[in-house]
Amino acid sequence: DKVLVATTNKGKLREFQALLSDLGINVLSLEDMKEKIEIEEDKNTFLENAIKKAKEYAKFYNLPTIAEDAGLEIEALNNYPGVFSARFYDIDFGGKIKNPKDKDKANIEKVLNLLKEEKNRKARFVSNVVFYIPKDFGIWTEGYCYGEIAKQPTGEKGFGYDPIFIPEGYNKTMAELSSEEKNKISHRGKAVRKLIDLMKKIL
Ligand code: ITT
Repeated sequence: DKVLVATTNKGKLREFQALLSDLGINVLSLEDMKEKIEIEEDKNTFLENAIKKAKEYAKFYNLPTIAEDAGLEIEALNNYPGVFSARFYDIDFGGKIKNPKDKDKANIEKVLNLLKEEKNRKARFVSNVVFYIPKDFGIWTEGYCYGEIAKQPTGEKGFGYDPIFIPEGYNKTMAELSSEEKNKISHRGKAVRKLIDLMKKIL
């Protein structure tokens, strides 16, 4: 069986491939698709964005599709950047940054500046994952990973805000964990494992 993992984020894709590897399904990515489409994430919640992405990709490619909307919620910032996590830097830079690594850097800088004088550094990663089949049926799950925002970025692994996120119970950042360790505790790992359980029950 074929399933499309519809993400434009290479770091995310790698994690999904590892998390789905035991299922014995053929995992396709957007790079395997000849025709390209762009889907705007313009909703106000992770779930609505994830549903929109999964549904539109599933219908366009006529494939069972997994999509995710994820982000970082920082308590002292009233849970921002939240659904704006991927483009938080845009507030200062507009659409000017193109390279994914530079985007991550600018996002991290913005968060560290906003929290410069802040004592409350509590934060959580959120993942909403949706599996949609073109027949018009979908299931969704959610996962959280709690932690704190570091004073400075450390580590080279992972992607996004990983270099400034210290998971609860650790004294290093998510970017210092191996991908196996990250998948064990991450928001995405939790959401995907729940999704697999649910797929086995329902489908
Ligand atoms: P797709 O929509 O194509 O999947 P994206 O990067 O735009 O790719 P999201 O809309 O879900 O994905 O945005 C999530 C952003 O939140 C992402 O770009 C990171 O900045 C951050 N993020 C999500 N999960 C993360 C993780 O595991 N580690 C670090 N940062 C993460």
